[in-house]
Amino acid sequence: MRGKPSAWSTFLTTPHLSGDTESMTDIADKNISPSGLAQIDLATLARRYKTDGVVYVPQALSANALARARAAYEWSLSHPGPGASRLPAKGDGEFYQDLANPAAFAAYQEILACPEIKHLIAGIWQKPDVWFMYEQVFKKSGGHTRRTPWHQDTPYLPVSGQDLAVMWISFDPVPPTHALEYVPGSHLGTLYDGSRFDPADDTAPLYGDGTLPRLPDIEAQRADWSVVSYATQPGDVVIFHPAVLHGGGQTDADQQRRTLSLRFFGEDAVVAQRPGRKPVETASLQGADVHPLTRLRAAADGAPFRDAAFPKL
Ligand SMILES: O=C(O)CCC(=O)C(=O)O
Repeated sequence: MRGKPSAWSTFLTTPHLSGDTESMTDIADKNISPSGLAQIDLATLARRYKTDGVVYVPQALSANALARARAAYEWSLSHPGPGASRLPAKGDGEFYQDLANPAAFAAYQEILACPEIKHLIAGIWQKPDVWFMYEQVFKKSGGHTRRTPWHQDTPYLPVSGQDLAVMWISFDPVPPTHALEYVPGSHLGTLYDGSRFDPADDTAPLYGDGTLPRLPDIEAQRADWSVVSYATQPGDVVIFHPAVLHGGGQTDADQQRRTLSLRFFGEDAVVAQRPGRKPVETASLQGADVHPLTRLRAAADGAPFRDAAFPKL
């Protein structure tokens, strides 16, 4: 196992293997009928997503989609990629995560082909085009685990836009006291430096060069922030904009939380250069074993965020 919290932003330069290319349409044709999709009020969700940057959709996933999501999650656990790490603990439990394994594009085809996924993401953006950006898995287990520090995802990523979304799926019931928390509307406000996930200081900056302001200590000043959270059952999803401030979700000794975040981008997504970008040899960025996020880290600021390796749903 390698990495540390800052690996969230640096691992992507490591080449990795990719898999086969059966098309999403082929797989969707084999798919089951979606359950409950018609009941979801997408227009209301889209309005709320625009203003709050976070929406909760109870029982959004059919049993089939949940099983495929779980299979994808288990694949990630058994195929650690270059970004796999154990995040520094504060308790005796383990906080494991992995993300953006280039081989996941092939391994995740079945979950991405489930009709709920595109329906929800296109629906909350009210736009037809949805591309899968990358996966992230979290496992908190084996004792008390710390809160995930408050952070936004976009400082770690070379992308900005309104048409961005994280679909957060937990395979374990999450009680209200242990739910991930969000600051609604924060995706429209300040973009802060990332958190280094330093156990001694949740706000310790990822870059620290002053380009982005340091994260506020939301935990210490909770009364000053509007915070929402959602207790979830397997099958529920929370969809949030990656610039929304979010954190929390600690676990106790008798609990585990296995969570999958699927990340998507759409039409208006553009490349956003982040601090600390280093010149790279363009030739080293080619090949199916290099994650497209790595290539786009080297692209011009403001260029369309596109790469042929990102699967279109
Ligand atoms: O589930 C968690 O504890 C963290 C989730 C998260 O930060 C994310 O998906 O961006």
